Amino acid sequence: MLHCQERKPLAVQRTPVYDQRMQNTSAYKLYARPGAGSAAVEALLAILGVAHDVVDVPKEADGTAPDWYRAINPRTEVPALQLPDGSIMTESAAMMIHLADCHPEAGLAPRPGTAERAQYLRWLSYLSATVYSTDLRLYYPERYSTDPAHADAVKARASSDLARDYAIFDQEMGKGPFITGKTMTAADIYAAMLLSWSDDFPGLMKAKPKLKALYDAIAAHPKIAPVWRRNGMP
Ligand SMILES: N[C@@H](CCC(=O)N[C@@H](CS)C(=O)NCC(=O)O)C(=O)O
Repeated sequence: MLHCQERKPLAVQRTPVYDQRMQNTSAYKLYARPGAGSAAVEALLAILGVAHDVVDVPKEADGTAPDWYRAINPRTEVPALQLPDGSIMTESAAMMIHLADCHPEAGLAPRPGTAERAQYLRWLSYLSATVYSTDLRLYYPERYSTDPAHADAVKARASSDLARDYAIFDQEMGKGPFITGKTMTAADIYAAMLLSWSDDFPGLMKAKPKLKALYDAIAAHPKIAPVWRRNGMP
């Protein structure tokens, strides 16, 4: 089973974190971990073709993030994105919106004021607020109760909530293959990343052909496929 915190180490070598932090070589700096919420942002940066560094954030032996990263994101979650002006952004869905808006020529965000834009924002928010947070309950159940004995029950509830969240998404998103119809947007990349974390990815793909079509189109995109592989995505 794959999820956002259980990826194998990367097969490819990325520049060691400390070297990256010393050299300000590119405009964007994405603080990431293989297979984590950074994967969608990394895929978007690759499609946009903008210069960026990916900085892997290691975990300490006790599972916490190092102090230097706490200074970047006090919640110590990945992703965090350093923008060209040096400011830091957290929240993966906001990064998707911001980056796609900064590069309108790529056509990955519907124009503000359109019906497509409304659906794009609706589903990005939905995926972030429901699916992503349900995934966190599924994979960090011990954080959702003061009693460790509740972890299995938290996990079981998260699993059934996730099935419901995806059933709603599948039913309401339109005809597909993408969220706004025939044109791929940043929201589809985000959806595909979250789909890959499902606690029953093969079962979900079998049960929901529309979600499978979306996922397959994203995973097969020539600029996304290498990022997907590096992140251990199915
Ligand atoms: N709301 C945040 C959530 C980020 C998040 O929870 N990231 C997970 C990885 S998928 C993480 O860093 N977990 C490590 C931890 O909390 O210890 C976002 O959308 O960026």
